[in-house]
Amino acid sequence: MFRLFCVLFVSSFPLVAQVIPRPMAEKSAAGNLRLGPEVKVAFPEGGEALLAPMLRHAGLKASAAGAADAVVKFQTPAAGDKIASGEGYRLKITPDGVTIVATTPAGRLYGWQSFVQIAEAAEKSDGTTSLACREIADKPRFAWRGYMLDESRHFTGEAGVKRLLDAMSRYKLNRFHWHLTDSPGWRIEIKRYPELTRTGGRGNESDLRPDAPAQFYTQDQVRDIVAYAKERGIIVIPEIDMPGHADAAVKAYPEHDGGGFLQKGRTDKWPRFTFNPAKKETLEFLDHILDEVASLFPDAGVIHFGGDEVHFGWHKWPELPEVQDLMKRENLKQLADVETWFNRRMAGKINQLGFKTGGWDEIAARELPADQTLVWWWRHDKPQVLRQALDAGYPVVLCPRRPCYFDFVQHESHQTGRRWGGFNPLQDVYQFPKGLDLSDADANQVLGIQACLWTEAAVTQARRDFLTWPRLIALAEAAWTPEKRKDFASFETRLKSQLAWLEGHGIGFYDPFAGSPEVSDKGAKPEYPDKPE
Ligand code: TNX
Repeated sequence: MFRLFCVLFVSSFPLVAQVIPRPMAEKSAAGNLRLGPEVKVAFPEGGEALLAPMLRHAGLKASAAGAADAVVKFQTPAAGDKIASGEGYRLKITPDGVTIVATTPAGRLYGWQSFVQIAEAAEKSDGTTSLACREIADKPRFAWRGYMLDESRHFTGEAGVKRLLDAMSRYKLNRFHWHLTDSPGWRIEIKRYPELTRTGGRGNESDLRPDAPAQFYTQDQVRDIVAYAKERGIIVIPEIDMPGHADAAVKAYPEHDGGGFLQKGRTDKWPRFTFNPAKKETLEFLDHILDEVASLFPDAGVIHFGGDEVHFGWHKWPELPEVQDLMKRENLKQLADVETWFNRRMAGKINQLGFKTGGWDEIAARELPADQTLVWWWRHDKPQVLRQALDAGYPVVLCPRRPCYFDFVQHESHQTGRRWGGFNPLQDVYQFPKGLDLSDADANQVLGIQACLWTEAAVTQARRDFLTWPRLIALAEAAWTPEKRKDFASFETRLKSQLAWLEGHGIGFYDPFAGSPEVSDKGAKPEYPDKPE
């Protein structure tokens, strides 16, 4: 019945498409709504400060009004409305005004975002903005629409993150996966262990000086960013990577060293890659860190504990007396069993704190409880690992390197950035996850999709922007819009005006239409936008 309704709704619709991500269903109607420069809005309670400024780019000023005078009104849906619930909304534009029907703050925000984009694209003359009348019924394809930012290799900082969250919310993305710790730097203040940031926060991938400035988020900044994201419908998922990618923490607290590896001919990379996976004091140290993380991210639902690439740096484990004891005591035969034991131990702690455990796809082999664990599938060359995770019953976030890693280049002509049997052009991001060949049962376990920006080769903010945009807009539509409504040609048409929005908000991007010059890292020096310590 619902499906039939959608088909009728969509097919009777001539072209009024201006919104990204493309709505589930749109239908044009006769007439226009004419707006003067000031638009009276009956804002939902407490919504004015957030929503009003968003209309500025449309050349309009939103001012608060009572329901009787307002041109834009918010309503709650009739009982049983399956669209205008959760993150969904209905938007109706008639010659008399605009109605946004939604149940939740996210639904109201998304209805407003769509209205804003329509107003931006509307015809303007003599101080009048004319919006073609229409109806939209919209809700997301995937519950998880994410972006991951690596803050360790190069640090973005509060202003850059807030700007990113603004843009994510405009495109209805709702998960910010915050990769806060890794080998080059520890970026989150932990009160109990101040050296984590004082020492572990110094330097980055391209600045190895021992006295490099420390860059990190204070707990106040973290709380502020989490609240800022929440207002914009975004949940922040913290990642504290363990037992690998641990150099920065071990530099600060060497008693937790589990050893690492030295790349050939180098002494700087990464000699303290792992935590000692079996030492009682180290496990307690990690417990205490997780206690503070849990209190800073009360709504995250999941704490991501990394779990990736451990075997790259576990060669010293057999020499550690604590590992030897553990293997004897627990009758563990190989290092992979030690990794499993460690994962289960730390996942138990995360679960006790009331969170699910998140981890990279290596954890699919670590025997964690399927109802308490989320797996991020990232190794595109290992479809068997996705299969393993699904078969084991884990909910999965899809973020395979191809096409979801934005440290890969996006155009053939680009010289810097990764390639791996190809690269990640806009269109591949847009098409995703088509071609993955998931059964209906599999699809039920897929929470959604996510792009990841690793920042080894993204020294400057201009470079991070260049890698991110406009690919993240393509990912947003892939995450939101039903497969049947996706259309790359239509997307490209709509994308053009979004580039102007990015520009107006000081966000850099690659212009695929003009083939703008590559913003590379060649000769770039790391930036220290926040006051260095
Ligand atoms: C692999 S993705 C990593 C990261 C690197 C990335 C570079 C993952 C779980 N681990 O540590 O930054 O490749 O593309």
